[in-house]
This record gives sequence, C-alpha cells and structure tokens, in this order.
Amino acid sequence: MVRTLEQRRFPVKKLVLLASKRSAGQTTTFNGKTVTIEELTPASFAGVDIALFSAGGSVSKEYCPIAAAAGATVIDNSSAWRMDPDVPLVVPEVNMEHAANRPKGIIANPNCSTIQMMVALKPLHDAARIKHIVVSTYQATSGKGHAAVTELEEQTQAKLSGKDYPPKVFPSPIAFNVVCDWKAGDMDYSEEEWKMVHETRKILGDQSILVSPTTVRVPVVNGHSEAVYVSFHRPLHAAEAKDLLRNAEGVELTDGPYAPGKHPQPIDAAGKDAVYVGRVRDDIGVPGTIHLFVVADNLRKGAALNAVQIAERL
Ligand code: 2RA
Repeated sequence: MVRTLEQRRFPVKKLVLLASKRSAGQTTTFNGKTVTIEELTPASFAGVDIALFSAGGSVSKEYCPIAAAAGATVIDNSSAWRMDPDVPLVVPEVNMEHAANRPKGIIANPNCSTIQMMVALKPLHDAARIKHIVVSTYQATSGKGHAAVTELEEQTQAKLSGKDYPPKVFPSPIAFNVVCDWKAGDMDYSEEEWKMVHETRKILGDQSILVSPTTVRVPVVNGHSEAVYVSFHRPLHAAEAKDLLRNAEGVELTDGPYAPGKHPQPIDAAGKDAVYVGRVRDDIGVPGTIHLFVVADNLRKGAALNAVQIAERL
C-alpha cells in the first residue's frame, strides 16, 4: 500500500504508519523521506483524513470504528467488515457509487479473488445480466502471506536437492502440488469459496446471481488465475463479450484465436495494475454462455491498488 501510494503520487500531506508494539520504531521511506513506524493506539487517528487498514480482521474489527469516530474515512482490506450491511464493498471500476453510502465511515476492500473477477465480469453483467458463474481459481502463495512464499521457495529447493521439507504454513506440501488450504465453511465449501459467492452478490447488487466456486492454491509466487464460466439472462456470445471487454475499465484483453502461451499468465501480471482477460470463447455445449480466463496481481489490484484507487476517487 505504501509503495502504491508512492508510485501513484497520491497527494499525501503526512503519512502516519501504524503497527504493533513489536514494529514501532522501525523506519521505512516514503517519497524519499524516512518515516518511523508508530505503535497503533486509540489516539493514533487524530487529524487523519483517510485510514488504510491491512492488519488482519481482529485489528480492523477493533480499530476501524475508532478511526472513523476520529473523523477518518476508513478503507479496510480485511474481511472483518465486508458483509456488514452498513459497509459498502467496493471495486472502483464496478460499484464506486456504493462508497458514498458509508454510515459507519468504513469502506471494505473485497477479497483478491473476487476483485479481479468483478472487474472482468462487470461489462458483461451490464450488457446481459449474469445468471450463473462457475469459477475455478489457481491462487498464488503470496495471498497467504510472506511465510507462505518462503515455504514455496525453500520447499521447492529442498525437493530438487532430494531433501525433506515438511509443510508448516500449508496443510500439505505446496511445491509441485496444488492444495485447498483455506478453513472450512458450510456445505463442504471453504471460507475462500464462500467469499466469492457473497461478495459477488453484494458488489453487483444482485442476490439472485448463482456462484459455484472452487478455490485452489498453486505453486506460484504472485498472481491469481481464474477459469470463469458465465451464463446470462439473455444469450451473450464470445464476439460480443470481447467487444465489451476490449475497452472495459481496468481490463487488458488478450484477443485473437487460441495459441499456446498466448493467454494471460501470472508471470506477466505480477507487478502490474491491470486485470488480464483472455481465452474468451463460446461454451461448446450451451449456446449463449461463455468462458474466460482472468489473471491479476493479487497483492496489487487484489488488495493495495484497489484500496488506493478507492482513496483516489474519494
Ligand atoms: C488468499 N484471497 O489468497 C486470500 C487472502 N488473500 O489466501
């Protein structure tokens, strides 16, 4: 978030960095100046205009209301407030208008796997109103934090040199493997899968939308990929979908006929702002329904950039 504010030259008058007691006193740089990290306390938000949170659900649950009461507009990246009826859940390209109605002074940033899918599906929903989404995700280890990326890298090296490296962060080895690593939710779905269901309906403002998710972690450092199948309330064919996506806000379309390697890939999306969409094609069996492949940097558009874009538009 700090790097994104800097890269986008956000008009920051004063940056206050808040963290746990353990991190207080450490320094970082912002716009060439040294900034000292301060300990988060209830008094930390005096004079703060915009408070960006990315410190986990328990910190957000406790401190977002405190920041809002101090007069800050809060943009929270945790899942703590996403489904609160008085908290808008916002993807700027999709439903920025929802941000104006924030009775608690809090705006929630959606889950990374939801954000990229919403950017891709918004133009199609506006044209033909989505009926059913079937999505399979291939999620990078950076979505699980720094320790997860380290485990992938070190476990891969260990396996390549014939050494054992038992899983710590993941429930099974992630090197050369794919794992459903999220906590359980209802009906034998994971919590991550339920986020895609509930958040999609809230962001698009349509509780009738059916979402059938499967989320999987893959041995990729950064960049989530998603295979998405969509049906609509009127037939939508791939040709029209491509026309809609070609100029859609936040989308980079990989057009043209199928060719090996000619599709959005995490290695190309990492570090970039866009949501990359490709493999747009008509379903073979059900006329008027389509498939698409969606890739984005889960730390940027999936988290920090989306939050900063909300702040920019505010
Ligand atoms: C994940 N979307 O990838 C979740 C949280 N970042 O694990």
